[in-house]
Amino acid sequence: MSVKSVILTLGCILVGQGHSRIVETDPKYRTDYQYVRHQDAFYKVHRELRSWHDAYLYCKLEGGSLLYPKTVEESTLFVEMVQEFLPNITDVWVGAHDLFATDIYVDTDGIEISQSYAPWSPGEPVAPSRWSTPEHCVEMRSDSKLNNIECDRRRPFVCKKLNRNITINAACRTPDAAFFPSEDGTRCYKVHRLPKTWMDAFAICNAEQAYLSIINDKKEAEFIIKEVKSVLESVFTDFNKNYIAIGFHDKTAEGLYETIHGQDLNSVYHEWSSGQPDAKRDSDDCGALTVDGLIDDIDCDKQRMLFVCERDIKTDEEARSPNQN
Ligand SMILES: [Ca+2]
Ligand SMILES: [Ca+2]
Ligand SMILES: [Ca+2]
Repeated sequence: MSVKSVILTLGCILVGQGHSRIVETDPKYRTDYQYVRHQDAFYKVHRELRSWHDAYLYCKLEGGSLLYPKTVEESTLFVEMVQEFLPNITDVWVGAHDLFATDIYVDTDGIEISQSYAPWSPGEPVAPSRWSTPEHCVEMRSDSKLNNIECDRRRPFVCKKLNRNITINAACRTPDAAFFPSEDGTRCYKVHRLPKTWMDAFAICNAEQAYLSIINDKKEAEFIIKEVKSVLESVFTDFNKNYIAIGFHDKTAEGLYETIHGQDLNSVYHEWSSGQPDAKRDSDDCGALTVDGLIDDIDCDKQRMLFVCERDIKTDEEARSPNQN
């Protein structure tokens, strides 16, 4: 049975009980989330495999939280979603852990799961021993039972957003309040305070339905540098302060520098630092802006930098014909 038919079936049952019908298209959150009326919440199944910590982070970046089904009804929905979207997968992360204190399993709201719904597999959670790797994170198996396991295992996961928690950032047409519009109102930016590698920065902007900023002209370069400098003082971890990750690369063809939207680098801002690009190593395939306002090719997955995500603000008309650039 598909999730759609499950939702419709549940909807009909609920209608029979005097509740309103489940509608999938309204209200709206992100286009990649599906609304389920009996939970008054939106859900997204992530097929890609991630560690528990990354699953937690990606749900946050999307504005939601890693789903922990707190009721039998939501657990049933969870299993149906997994069967529909992940047919060959047996184990899926849920938003529960004992990272705060051993053996106290809490959900992402910090509430001990034994107070809501905690269907552990027989014999689980296995208590830590001196000889075993700690199992601080919780997965749900195909039999809908919970198991604690090492957090760095890679599993698919489901994110959830409660309808009542949605805010709309109208100027930037996103639920994410951290985006702010440019002076001319044609694009929006979000400055991240967590330094990341180029590849992680790309993935994070993508999760936010935005893109790693593409520097179109000198004015935008200066703007991005000013914004990043304004948050430098509030970043306490160690990272490369000379670079800002930006959206160009030569990953697809060595020496062919393009923006992440496939435009020739020469069609956007491309004032190289002296002696650049040097492509010292094969891994120097990713774009950075120096704090002096010049560009450089750097490694994609080693040094961590600050970055800015960018969103074009399209009119509804433009959004319907996505190939306009
Ligand atoms: Ca276990
Ligand atoms: Ca731009
Ligand atoms: Ca270089």
